[in-house]
Amino acid sequence: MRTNGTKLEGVELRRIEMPLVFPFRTSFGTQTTKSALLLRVVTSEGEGWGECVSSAHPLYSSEYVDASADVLRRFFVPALAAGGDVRASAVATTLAPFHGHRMAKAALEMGVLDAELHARGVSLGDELGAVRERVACGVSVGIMDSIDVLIDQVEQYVAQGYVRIKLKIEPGWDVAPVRAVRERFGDDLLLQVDANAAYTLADARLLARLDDFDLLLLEQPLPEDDVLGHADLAKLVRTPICLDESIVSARAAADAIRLGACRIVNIKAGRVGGYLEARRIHDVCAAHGVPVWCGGMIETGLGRAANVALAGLPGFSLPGDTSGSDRFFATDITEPFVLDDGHLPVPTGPGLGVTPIADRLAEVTASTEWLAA
Ligand code: SMG
Ligand code: MG
Repeated sequence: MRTNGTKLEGVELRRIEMPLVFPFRTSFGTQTTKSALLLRVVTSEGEGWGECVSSAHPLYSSEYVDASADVLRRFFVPALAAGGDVRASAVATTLAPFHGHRMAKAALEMGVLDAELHARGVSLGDELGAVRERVACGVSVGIMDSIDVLIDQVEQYVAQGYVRIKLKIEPGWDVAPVRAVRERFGDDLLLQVDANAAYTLADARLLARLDDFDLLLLEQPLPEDDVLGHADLAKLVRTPICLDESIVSARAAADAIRLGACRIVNIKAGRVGGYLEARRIHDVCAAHGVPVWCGGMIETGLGRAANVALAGLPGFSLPGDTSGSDRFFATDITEPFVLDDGHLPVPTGPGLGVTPIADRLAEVTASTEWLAA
């Protein structure tokens, strides 16, 4: 029994920079370095780690690393400190008056949750309701300079055991690469595409040409706020539409499903304000019979551990973008996640089940800042 509750002592914000093993090109840009914000949340019960998935530039969404740091420093950490007893289940409510900045909110909630679960000796998977010991892994393959290079990359990932391939697409790089991969790897390969909002409804006939390739899904073809457009598009293409950027909350998921805008949902905790809201989206989708899968934001081992725990929930019936650490990094900041027969194990230790390796963390740290509560 807690009598005085848990006190927030402070949060260490740590900016890290990690080179990618290979440039990652999407319809909105090319990334060669992972810039991220890690949070070490210190409470009277212990400490926990959070990872903020905002990128250096506001291209995937409106959030970006410097803005996340600013809003945490100015508003979120002070609000949490002022709120008294710090509990993961109350972080979202405490921060609700502040609009947006879901990735920063998610990171703070993740850190508080990790600290709390460590104190209770419970793993994140158990806390969220994971029912699997290991999860099936897919890999997201960037836009390449040529079809030959693409085929080569996909070949390597298939050889590494990935059970599903996702191709990034954009106008000018869609039907041809999909056809080439389908022809080369055959009908049994689980294949899907992600447009990161690069098309408009006027492209419906072009997108319908993807119907020939038996794709698992077409992810976020239209802009984030064009939910009705996706509902219209769904009537013009046979490939199931999956939403990523548009689904910013459980309410948004319920709305999109009701409107017929998607048949599948990509769940990313950062995009929706935290792992607890991510679980609610899982529940909403399960109630509607809508399959979900776990998205990725090029996480370090910390966020990857949490994603794998989330992907252990029963409704995650499609392989996620939960690739091994070496998909992006030569060395991770935690013990690396290594694919075993196309799967990753759900961590069983308390909290995230992983912690940063001090030397590795020091090597990638660009700056740190202590925010006293
Ligand atoms: O972590 O494997 C990963 C990346 C998966 O393609 C991926 N993510 O829209 O789903 C998506 C993209 C966004 C990446 S922006 C950093
Ligand atoms: Mg996506």
